[in-house]
Amino acid sequence: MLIKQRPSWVLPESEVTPKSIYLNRRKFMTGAIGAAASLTVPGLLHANDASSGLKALDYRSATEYSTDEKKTPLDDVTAYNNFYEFGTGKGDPAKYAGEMSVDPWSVEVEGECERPGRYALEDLLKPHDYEERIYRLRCVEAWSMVIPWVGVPLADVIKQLQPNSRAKYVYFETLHDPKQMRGQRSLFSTVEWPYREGLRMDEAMNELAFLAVGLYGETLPNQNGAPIRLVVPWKYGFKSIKSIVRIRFAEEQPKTSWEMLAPNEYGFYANVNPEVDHPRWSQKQERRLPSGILRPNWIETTKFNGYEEQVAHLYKGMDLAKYY
Ligand SMILES: Nc1nc2c(c(=O)[nH]1)N[C@H]1C(S)=C(S)[C@@H](COP(=O)(O)O)O[C@H]1N2
Ligand SMILES: [Mo]
Repeated sequence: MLIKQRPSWVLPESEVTPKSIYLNRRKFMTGAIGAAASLTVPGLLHANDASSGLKALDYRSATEYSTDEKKTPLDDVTAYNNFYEFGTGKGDPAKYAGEMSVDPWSVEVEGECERPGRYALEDLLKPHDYEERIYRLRCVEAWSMVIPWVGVPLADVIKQLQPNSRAKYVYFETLHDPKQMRGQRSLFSTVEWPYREGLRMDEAMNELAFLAVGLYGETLPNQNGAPIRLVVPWKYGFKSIKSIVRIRFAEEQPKTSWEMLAPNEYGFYANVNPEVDHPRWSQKQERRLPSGILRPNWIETTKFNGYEEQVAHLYKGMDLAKYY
């Protein structure tokens, strides 16, 4: 196992202590009493293991946006993934995403905005405090998870970049580097790299749209889209693009990867919708992970993945069977 989950009985100290004190104390704890503490609290101090490279994050929990459903265990969240840059098997990302180096990382910002340029990831994130949001993630393949993300609202980052009045869409790109991403070297790959995604500006500014830099309280494992990925919980998982290196503000609706691949099966909007089936399977139900092979944990899929109250107004008057 790559990472240890903080025991559930530990109240995140970040909720009760100011950031600077919290960070200093953490430093002190790991240095001074690491050996002694490991006798009494096994696991707790492994969070910053050099072997994993994951770092603990300081955040406040944004409970007003979080579900209280049972979280999908960390082991499933980090072992059952879609990240075609590393292969098409669900276990491939966990096996091979370690071949990608994520530090240092920068994001190119371009297009219709006042603050274009190449941002070191730290500079892009510096003005913002991290929040935890426990969201449902519903893949178009009819499985789902509940994941505690850590990150910043996408709207906050967009405001910082100051899009102008011509910006009607936001476009995102994943890293394209066949040297580090074996799926991009594959001759059988059907995806035209880089992986691309996009949102309409009002969708991107919605309070639920999120840029995650961590999960389960620590920086993102590579297979989950380190060091920064989009999370759009009311849309099918493929909209939640990983390992972002480019953000572009555009006047025209951008072409997105799954749409380019199979436009009759995957659209730009991709809102979770049990009433609109995929041409090859039903979208009425989903397998909520963890789910046994012999006794799969099927549950009903809900409109907009259960976020109807927050997002239905974005699609008023639109035919969702046409704009799938
Ligand atoms: N760059 C990139 N982003 C991606 C994908 C991908 O293949 N490449 N797969 C998408 C799909 S289909 C899903 S369901 C989610 C899965 O996220 P997770 O592996 O963190 O659960 O990532 C999405 N983001
Ligand atoms: Mo997906």
